[in-house]
Amino acid sequence: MDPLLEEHYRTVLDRNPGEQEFHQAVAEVLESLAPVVRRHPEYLEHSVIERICEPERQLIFRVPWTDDRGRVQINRAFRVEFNSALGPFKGGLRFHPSVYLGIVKFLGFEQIFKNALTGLPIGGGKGGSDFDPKGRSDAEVMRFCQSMMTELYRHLGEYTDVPAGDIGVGEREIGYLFGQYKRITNRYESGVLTGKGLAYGGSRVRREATGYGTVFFTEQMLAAAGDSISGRRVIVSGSGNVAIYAAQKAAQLGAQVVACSDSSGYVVDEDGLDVELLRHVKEVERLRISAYADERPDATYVAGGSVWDVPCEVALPCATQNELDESAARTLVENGVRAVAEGANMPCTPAAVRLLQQRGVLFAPGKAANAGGVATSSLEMQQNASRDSWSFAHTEDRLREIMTGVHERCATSAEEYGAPGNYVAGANISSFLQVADAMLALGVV
Ligand code: NDP
Ligand code: 2IT
Repeated sequence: MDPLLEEHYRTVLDRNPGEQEFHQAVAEVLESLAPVVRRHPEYLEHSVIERICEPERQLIFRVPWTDDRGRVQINRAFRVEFNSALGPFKGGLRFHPSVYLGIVKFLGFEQIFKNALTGLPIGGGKGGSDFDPKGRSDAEVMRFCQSMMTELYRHLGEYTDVPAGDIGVGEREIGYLFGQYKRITNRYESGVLTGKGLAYGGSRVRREATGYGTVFFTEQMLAAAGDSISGRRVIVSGSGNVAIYAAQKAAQLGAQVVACSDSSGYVVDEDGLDVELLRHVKEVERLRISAYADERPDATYVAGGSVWDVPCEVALPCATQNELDESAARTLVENGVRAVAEGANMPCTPAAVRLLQQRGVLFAPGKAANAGGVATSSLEMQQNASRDSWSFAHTEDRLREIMTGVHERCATSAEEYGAPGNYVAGANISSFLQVADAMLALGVV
């Protein structure tokens, strides 16, 4: 890292001990910023780097709830309100046993830059809990969500902080959270949460948006290199919200999506995944992907193992952080991968990203490639504010336009700062400039 920035990175390490994922996310951004701070010394003079690495506010609270057997359970919940220079704090809530402050801070930090890249007026934040929804009944999930919102509501508001979903939080959880917010505040404040169901203020295409957006970005990146996704062998990892709709859009654009995974194993379906069946197994039945293979005689389920062993031309990691390491990247390269786009947040390790870039693989970082989710959340806020409801086609067109804008911003900034074709540098530089200029304009606040 450039010595101008190294010192700030050391400070982040010292101030945030043990938060490895947060350190990783900060390092990845700072590594791109040397040419920026050389051209704009005012950012260092006004301590923009230190300020941007320190959340505006961090909340940690207890969530007590009663399980179906009548036993009291205690979880820990977080909301990190990272940066509101561009708009209200915006970012999802994650429910997963691995959630701790370092995960929420990495996600909140990424969210600042991702949200800026969309060109929409949203700041960055993230939250979640170590609550594990797996194996919990609907009633338990509802009681947990209600208890969590009983503390969280006082920190939220359509102009203050607007959560949405992430791992383990989908339409069901957002519904329970919104219901409790409405009850406590006695306000029908639709714009306080996004990812809502269509019946009560949700937006068409929000469910599909992250996966669709990732594929739109991939399409743009391939087109810029004179290539196309049509006819390509594609793999997605994960089998949740992002993975399902990435697979659906890739298939609609003529790709052959041959594999997906969960934390227990992966499925290979050489005829192309049956996305409707996958949706049914995951969204309706809430089963493991092994159940998909049980329904499809020609599909194979591999317990354990790595989905990245399956040869493909386009890889879309859509599960979780650090799921694709250097050795998986090497396997992908040996098998002829042309493009990797991160549907998840930080799924590729730094060593994997380096290897892919060195081997000439097109690489789209999550803060660009998965920005379609939060962008469509912002469209949901727009519809809520104007008490309107847009058609699927109109909303999808807006999403496509926004992803084209994200791609253009990355490509242009990479070019301007001497790293043509480097989407990591382009995404970090373009979004940093936007947030840093707003922070300078707003003064020391
Ligand atoms: P879901 O909960 O719908 O699905 C998550 C998927 O990832 C599941 O298949 C899950 O498998 C797998 N997974 C989760 N944790 C692990 C783990 N530790 N190891 C292996 N597999 C794991 O979440 P989403 O699809 O919403 O989110 C996926 C990724 O996309 C996350 O990185 C999220 O931050 C990111 N993202 C999500 C957006 C959204 O709008 N939802 C927007 C932008 C990014 P299993 O069931 O076995 O746990
Ligand atoms: O990581 C993300 O961008 C999300 N989980 C979606 C955030 C949002 O506010 O829609």
